[in-house]
Amino acid sequence: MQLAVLCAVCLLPGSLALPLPPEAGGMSEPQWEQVQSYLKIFYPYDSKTRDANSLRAKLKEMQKFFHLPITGILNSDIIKIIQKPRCGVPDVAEYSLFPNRPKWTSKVVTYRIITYTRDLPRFKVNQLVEKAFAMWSKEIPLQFKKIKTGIADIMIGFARGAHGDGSPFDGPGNILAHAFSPAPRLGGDAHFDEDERWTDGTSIGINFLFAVTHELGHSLGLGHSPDPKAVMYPTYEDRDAKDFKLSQDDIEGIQDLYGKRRD
Ligand SMILES: [Ca+2]
Ligand SMILES: [Zn+2]
Ligand SMILES: [Zn+2]
Repeated sequence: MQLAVLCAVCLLPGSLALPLPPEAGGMSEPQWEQVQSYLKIFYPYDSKTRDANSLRAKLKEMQKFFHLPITGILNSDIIKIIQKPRCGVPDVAEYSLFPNRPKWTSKVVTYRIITYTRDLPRFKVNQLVEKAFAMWSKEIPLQFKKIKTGIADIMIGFARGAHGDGSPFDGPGNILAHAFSPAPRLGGDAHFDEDERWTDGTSIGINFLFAVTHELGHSLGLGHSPDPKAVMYPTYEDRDAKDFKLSQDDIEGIQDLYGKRRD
């Protein structure tokens, strides 16, 4: 089971006056520290050679993912990206699926909304969750069934700070939400940071429909996409709500896992 998360700005205190490495590209020390902590979370070190894990290599990985010139040197394009709120799932390679392709094997997948936000009426949250599920189920032969008690495959809720899954939320901004890939227990569950201001699009804040559609993509087995038009793009983008829909890339990804809906 893999964790997928949404994040904005990751700040670290920094006051040591050591010279910065060439990879810092002349940026300030706080910016360089911010980038290092961002890379640590979203481009985690893997079992490859030490060289593949150097900061330069991780910067290149990030530049490749976001379709920037691959220099391995920090610049303002990267600073712009790390300042956007985003999902907390790492951007490992250009895969649209999690390693080992976890997926639901039953044709009916259950969900339950455990806790609600104070920012939106309950009926609105129910409606937006239903809308998000409908977007995915339109493309694949899966049916989503809401239950009101007991344990569902996909448990959905709002929480702040530490909330019992070892991945605490971080207060307003930065990480907005996270979700787990298909598996028993925590698998499939989607959590939203109650320290964000959630909106249905009629007021200022993070659009819950955009976020829940993205997180449910993880709940169904999709990883991040480097396609900026994809719902599965890792940073939060304020899109036009009127034509918010899955991109061709999202549809290809989900159909790769589950096949096409026939009726
Ligand atoms: Ca947050
Ligand atoms: Zn995500
Ligand atoms: Zn959580």
